[in-house]
Amino acid sequence: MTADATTSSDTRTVFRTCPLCEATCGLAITLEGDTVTHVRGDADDVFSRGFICPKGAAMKELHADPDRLRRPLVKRDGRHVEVSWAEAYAAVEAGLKPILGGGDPNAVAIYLGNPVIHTLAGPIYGRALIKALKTRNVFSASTVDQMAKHVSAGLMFGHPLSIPVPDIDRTDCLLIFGANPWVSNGSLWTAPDLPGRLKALQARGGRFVVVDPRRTETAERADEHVPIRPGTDAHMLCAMIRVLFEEGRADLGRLAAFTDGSDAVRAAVEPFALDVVAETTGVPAETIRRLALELADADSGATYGRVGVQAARFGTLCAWAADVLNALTGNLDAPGGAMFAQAAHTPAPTGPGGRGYKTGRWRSRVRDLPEVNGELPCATLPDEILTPGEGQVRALVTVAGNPALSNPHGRRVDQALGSLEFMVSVDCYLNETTRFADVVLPPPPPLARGHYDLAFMGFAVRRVANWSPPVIEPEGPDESEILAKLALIAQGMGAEAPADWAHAAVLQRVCRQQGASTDVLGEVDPTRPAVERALDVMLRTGRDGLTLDALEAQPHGVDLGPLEPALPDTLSTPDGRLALGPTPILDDLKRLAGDLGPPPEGELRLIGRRHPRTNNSWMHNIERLARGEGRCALLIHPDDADARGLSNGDRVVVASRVGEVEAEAELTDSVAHGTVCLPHGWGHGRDGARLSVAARHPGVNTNDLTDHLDLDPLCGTAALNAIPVTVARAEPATEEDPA
Ligand SMILES: Nc1nc2c(c(=O)[nH]1)N[C@H]1C(S)=C(S)[C@@H](COP(=O)(O)OP(=O)(O)OC[C@H]3O[C@@H](n4cnc5c(=O)[nH]c(N)nc54)[C@H](O)[C@@H]3O)O[C@H]1N2
Ligand SMILES: Nc1nc2c(c(=O)[nH]1)N[C@H]1C(S)=C(S)[C@@H](COP(=O)(O)OP(=O)(O)OC[C@H]3O[C@@H](n4cnc5c(=O)[nH]c(N)nc54)[C@H](O)[C@@H]3O)O[C@H]1N2
Ligand code: SF4
Ligand SMILES: [Mo]
Repeated sequence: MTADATTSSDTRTVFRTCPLCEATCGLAITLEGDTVTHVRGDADDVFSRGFICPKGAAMKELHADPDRLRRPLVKRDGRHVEVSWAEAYAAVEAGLKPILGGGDPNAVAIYLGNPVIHTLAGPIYGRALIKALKTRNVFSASTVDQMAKHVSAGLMFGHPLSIPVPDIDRTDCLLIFGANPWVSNGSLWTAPDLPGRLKALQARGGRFVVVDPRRTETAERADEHVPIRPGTDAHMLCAMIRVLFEEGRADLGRLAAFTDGSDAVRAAVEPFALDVVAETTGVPAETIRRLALELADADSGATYGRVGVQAARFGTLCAWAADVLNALTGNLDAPGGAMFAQAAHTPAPTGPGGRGYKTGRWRSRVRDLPEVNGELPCATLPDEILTPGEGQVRALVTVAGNPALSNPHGRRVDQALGSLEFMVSVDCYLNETTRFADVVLPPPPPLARGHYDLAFMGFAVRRVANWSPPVIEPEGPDESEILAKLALIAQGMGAEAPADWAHAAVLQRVCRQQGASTDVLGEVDPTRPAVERALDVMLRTGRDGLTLDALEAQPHGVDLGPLEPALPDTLSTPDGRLALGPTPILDDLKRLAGDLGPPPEGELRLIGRRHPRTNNSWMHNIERLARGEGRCALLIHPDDADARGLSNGDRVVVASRVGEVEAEAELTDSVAHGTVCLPHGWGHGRDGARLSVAARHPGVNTNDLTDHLDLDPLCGTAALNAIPVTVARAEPATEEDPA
């Protein structure tokens, strides 16, 4: 279809960016007709240089999966049946109309899942759909993931997307808290082949340290692994900040000219003395002190944290403290430190100052939780559905999400989804969530759509750009068309209305966002689909003045060079200054100080884990990704097992405040004393789902244990780590027990 493919008879190899995770690896995909015959890493990709992981390689099976939906489904008499697109849209209109007609736009909620930001259509048209719905009940996977970092970035730098990333290729010293990049391939940190980059760091004489309650795959390779009691990283980070002040090592350097709040931070971390923090965290005082000084002494260094510390009770504090450490050691916005990405499609900053960042512009109806980034915490979506009264959510739109498995208190999510008057899902599988939908609209598979990583170029450690045109004909409309159609229906324009109107509005908005005149629309190729034209507008008005045609001629991507210091020009706080100690953060440090103290005797705290062959909940329908022994085993320290009379392989019941699951115990000293560990994304084999492979490897849903009431109050993110649990031997199964 495009010139970038090398062709021989019917066989051709195309080069594309993998859209499955944040690493943006280049793939070389061989096709015969529309059938994928081979997938390997693209050795010429300017960013990933041939790296590939098992999921990228599974693109072949994903594409061929017979359970992947090709046509829309409508639920009739409790069963999903295939229908035409016209019938499906009509069913959406029929379902939404009476609810929208009730006059309360908040009666329709929307949930956007993780893959929304892994598509080109998602970020552009997802926003259009939200606007069209006019609902305040907007939920997304962000509040089971990275919202803490958005809030700390918003409060410190004025914009929720101003998130510094470790400049891995130039750093000498990297401190990783609660992330496992060897397996996850990085998050809010786009750097394909992180294993290779971490090895290169060591080879050039640098060091990396992993703070994690589990000796993970990353920790195994680290120069030092520091086990920590789950949920106590913010305490440790504050103690490190305190060490810097106390030992006269806090130095903002170049940042001092435009940074406020250093004294307030110094005062606020006073309660975090080394001895109490050592007792709280289980990390020796001398280790905490040494790590702080090593970071200050290194020529360059960065502190980084992710899901283990951000999807947590003190997540925003962890996100903030990491950047404070970076700032105070002269490593923020410095080569080899934590730097701000500079995506080619974003306009160059025009100087410091902006609108600033606010949360709590509205609040949730039932639990009075504040809005953050235009969203409410997904942990309260079931409350909004299940609690009667004015403003109750009666209908739900899901796009690329599986809250039934990914959100806390899974059983309650099930109950809520089952009680809706109407639900429509844009999704490629009939799974644990979409089985509840009245209508399921499947997007085309990755190979049938264009891809440019709008979201993750914003966190990339190099300035690169890569466009992957569609390489096969789609089976149905593009995801941008589907979302545009839903937006038109939401606006009352009807299922029959042509999507052009929605596309025109989107293009106007993109120009506005880029601060560009709509004249640029005259320059883009009118024969391209609107979603591509929107991208072309962004590239043309972006800092590097690229065009989509120019990128299309470079199938391995273009390398625009290393990151460059960006402050103070990128600060969007109203006064154009960097806020080291924003008031909400300083206030929340009091809550943290109240949590100091040693663990109670016999405490067990549950943490999560990811496996190289998973992608949250949704790729378990591929046999070679799903199979394997002990995938859902509960990891427990031998001493903790001993204290409960457990042996390796025993069936155990893990119970929390909200629920329980049964798992097999795996005794291992890779988890710290007091820590137990289960993966998320499992719990398949539900009635009404159509996942034949996943059903054979069901596993259990760890989110049946996570607590919808246990949130980080600053960002609304659910604590998915450090869950208090008990573990006991399961009663032996009786004849009547289900298998
Ligand atoms: N293979 C694979 N890759 C993935 C995904 C996947 O499901 N599978 N998902 C993708 C997504 S959506 C994301 S957001 C990223 C996440 O990327 P990462 O954050 O790098 O991945 P996690 O495995 O969640 O790492 C969290 C780490 O925190 C540790 N941890 C748990 N609790 C605590 C604590 O209290 N303190 C400390 N210090 N550590 C703690 C865990 O042991 C774990 O090692 O991964 C992405 N990549
Ligand atoms: N206990 C615990 N829970 C967690 C986590 C944890 O570490 N521990 N991690 C959290 C994290 S980091 C995340 S990001 C969330 C993820 O939470 P969710 O986004 O709710 O769940 P996913 O498992 O990513 O499900 C993605 C859905 O998108 C569909 N899909 C895939 N590709 C496409 C596409 O191109 N278009 C459309 N329309 N649909 C598509 C899939 O079929 C699936 O239904 O889970 C969170 N939940
Ligand atoms: S690491 Fe991520 S981007 Fe790279 S091949 Fe694997 S899934 Fe795709
Ligand atoms: Mo995530």
